[in-house]
Amino acid sequence: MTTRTISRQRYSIRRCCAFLVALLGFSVMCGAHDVVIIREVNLRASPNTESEIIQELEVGDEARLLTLEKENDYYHVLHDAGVGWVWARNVKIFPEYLPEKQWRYWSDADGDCQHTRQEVLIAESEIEVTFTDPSNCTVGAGRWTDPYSGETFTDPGDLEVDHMVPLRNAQRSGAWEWTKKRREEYANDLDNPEHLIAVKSYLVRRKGDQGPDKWLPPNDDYHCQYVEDWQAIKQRWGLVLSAAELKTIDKVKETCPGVITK
Ligand SMILES: [Ca+2]
Repeated sequence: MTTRTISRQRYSIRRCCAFLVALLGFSVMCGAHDVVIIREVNLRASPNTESEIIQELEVGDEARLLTLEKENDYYHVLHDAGVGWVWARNVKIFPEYLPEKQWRYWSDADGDCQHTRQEVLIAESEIEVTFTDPSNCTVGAGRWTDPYSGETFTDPGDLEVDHMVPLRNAQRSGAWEWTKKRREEYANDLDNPEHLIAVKSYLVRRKGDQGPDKWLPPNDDYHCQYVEDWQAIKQRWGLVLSAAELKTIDKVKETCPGVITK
């Protein structure tokens, strides 16, 4: 084994360790700032123009900020391709994501004791729901078909009510400058049935805050509806659709019924 090979292996191990440490740190750093690429930029191994390029990033790519302090005009970020550095002038940093402070979700607009999650469970159940309490505030059972997986559930404990366009995604797509009231309206929109949907909890966690360019539900039959709803919600609320999102949406739509291909 040559010195160069050993050195390269050590470098790979160091980079892998740095990534795992950062990932571990990030997993408890739920309030991290989001980073969006606004001009093409390289993700580099060190904060200087001479260092190795880990990946070329495109406009609309996303990452997480690891620390607010810049080094040599570079930010230290966590990207899908690994931990690295991006030139600060080509990225936009979004305010720290603090859902409990920034978003009032699951409110009870009509004051009937059923908050938004319960309202969605009631509206989407295929049979009349039963409640856990005499005041009918909390749903105890029903029957729901999760469009993400195509599976059917009877216990609401297996379901999460998903914001089709997740709050964190909405935040960096424009909601960061909304008033608190508008955020509450977004988080509790019951007027448009596709905005909030009861789906398998596990898949909501898998989806996280990713757009359709990074995550689509496992149920292929639902993809056309999914991208159409995603686009409609972003347009209705004046949220930015990234180039990567639009590319995926167009690609999915080409496969949808009613599309004429040349
Ligand atoms: Ca209510």
